[in-house]
Amino acid sequence: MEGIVVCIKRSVRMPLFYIVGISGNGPLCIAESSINAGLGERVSVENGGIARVIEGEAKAQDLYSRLMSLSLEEAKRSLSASPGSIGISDIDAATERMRPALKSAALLLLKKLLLGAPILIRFHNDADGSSGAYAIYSGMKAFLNERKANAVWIMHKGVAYSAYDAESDRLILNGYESLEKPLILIIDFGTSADSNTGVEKALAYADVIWLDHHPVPEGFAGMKAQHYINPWLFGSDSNYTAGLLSSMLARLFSKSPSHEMECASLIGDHSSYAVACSEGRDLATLLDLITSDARVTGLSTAWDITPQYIEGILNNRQRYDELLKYAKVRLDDTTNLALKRLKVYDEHDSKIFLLDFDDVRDDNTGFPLPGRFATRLMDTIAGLNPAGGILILHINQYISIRLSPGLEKRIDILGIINELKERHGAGIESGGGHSNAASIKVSATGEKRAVLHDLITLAKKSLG
Ligand SMILES: [Mn+2]
Repeated sequence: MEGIVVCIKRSVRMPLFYIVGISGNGPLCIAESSINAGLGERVSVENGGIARVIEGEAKAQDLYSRLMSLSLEEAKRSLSASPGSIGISDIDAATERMRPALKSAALLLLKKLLLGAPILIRFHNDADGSSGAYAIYSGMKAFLNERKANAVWIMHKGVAYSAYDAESDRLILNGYESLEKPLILIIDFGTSADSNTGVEKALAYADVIWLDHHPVPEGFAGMKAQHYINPWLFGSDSNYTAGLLSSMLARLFSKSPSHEMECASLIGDHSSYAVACSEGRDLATLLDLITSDARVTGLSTAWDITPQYIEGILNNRQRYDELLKYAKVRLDDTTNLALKRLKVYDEHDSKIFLLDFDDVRDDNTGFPLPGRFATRLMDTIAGLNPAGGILILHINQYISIRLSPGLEKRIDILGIINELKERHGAGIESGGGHSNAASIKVSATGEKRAVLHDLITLAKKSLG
C-alpha cells in the first residue's frame, strides 16, 4: 500500500510510523522501518515495513489535504443521529440536551483517530472513570476495526488536572511528531479551580475533550476547552456519571456498549439512578478493586491499568471470578474488623459510630475506598441497630459521613458541614454531598481531630 506518514513516535528504541493509506478507506497502520521516512512524506509499505519514500513532504501536501477531507467525510458518515436511550427518562432527557455537544466532540475524536494524531486519555482511578475509559476504548476499537489507534491511557489519581499533570502530558506527547494537533481526553476528574494552570498549559498545544460530572466552580478555566461536557451545564447533575457520559459519546460511533458497564459507573459513583440497574454491581466491585489496589492485578504500577487490561479480565471468566471473590472476601474481612473497631456514642435513641479507617485498612492498599466502604458499613450497622445512627469514617485527610435511612430528617448534615467550614475556615479544603451521604476533606495543614470533635458535638446536638 501507499500512504502518508502522519505521525512518528520517536520516544521508543525503533521509531514507530503512523501511516494513513491513500487507497480505499484510509487505513491507519504502524510500520517499523529502518528507512528514515519523514513526517508528511508519501511512502510505500510492504510486509509491515516502509519499503521506500515516494515523494517528499512538499509534493505530498495536496495528497494529505485530500486525506484530511476524506477522513472528515468518513467521520461524519460514521456518526449516528443519536446515542440512543438507556431507559431512565431523566438521563435520556439530559443526553438529548447534550447531543449536539457530544456529536461535535465525537467528530473531533474520530477525525483525530483517522489521521493518526496522538491521543492521550486520562481517566479517574475509580469504577466510574475506568468504565468511561473502557467505553471509549471499546467504541474506538469497534470503529477502527483493523486500523490502529494512536492512543496512550493513563489512570489518574487525584481530583485536579494539575500543572504537573499538564507538564507530564506534554513530555509524553513531545515524543511524537504529528501533522495533526494531539488530543487530550479527560474523563471523570479535573473540574476544580486547582486545574486552571494545567488546563491553560494543555490548551496551548493540544485539543481537549473533557467529560466530567463534578459541580463547576466559578472561574473554572476548563470552560475554555471547546469540548468541555458536563451534565451540570445541561440541567442535570453528578448523578449522571462520567462513565455513562463517555459511553454516550462512544455510542455515537459504535454500537451500544455493555449496559452492565454503564450500570457499573452509576453504582460505582452512588448515582441515584443506580436503583434502575439490576446488573453491574459485581463489575463495579471488581473495577473498584483493580483501580485501587495495583498489587492484586500483578501489574507493576497503577500506570499499567488500562482498558486493555480490563478487557483481558472481562474475557477471562476464571480470572474475573477469582478477582471478584477476592474483592468480596476483602470487603467482608474489612467490615468485620471495622465493626470491632467502631467507637459508639449513645445519643438518646440513636447512635454515633466513629471509625478510624487507618486502623482497619491495610496500609499498602487503596481498597476498599473510604466512601464506598462507608456506605457498605452503614448498611451493615443499620441492619444490626434498628434505631440506626450516623457513621463518621475518617482516613488521612478524608471524613465520610453516612446516615441510616430516615435519619436525615433529624440531622441536617450539609448544614453541619457548612457550620464546620465557617468555624475552621482554611482548615477545611472541601465538603459537601447529599443529605444522607457526605464527605469532608480537611486541608493538609488542617486539624482533623478538631474538625471531628466539632462534627460529633454538632451531631449530638441535632440528635438531642
Ligand atoms: Mn465520577
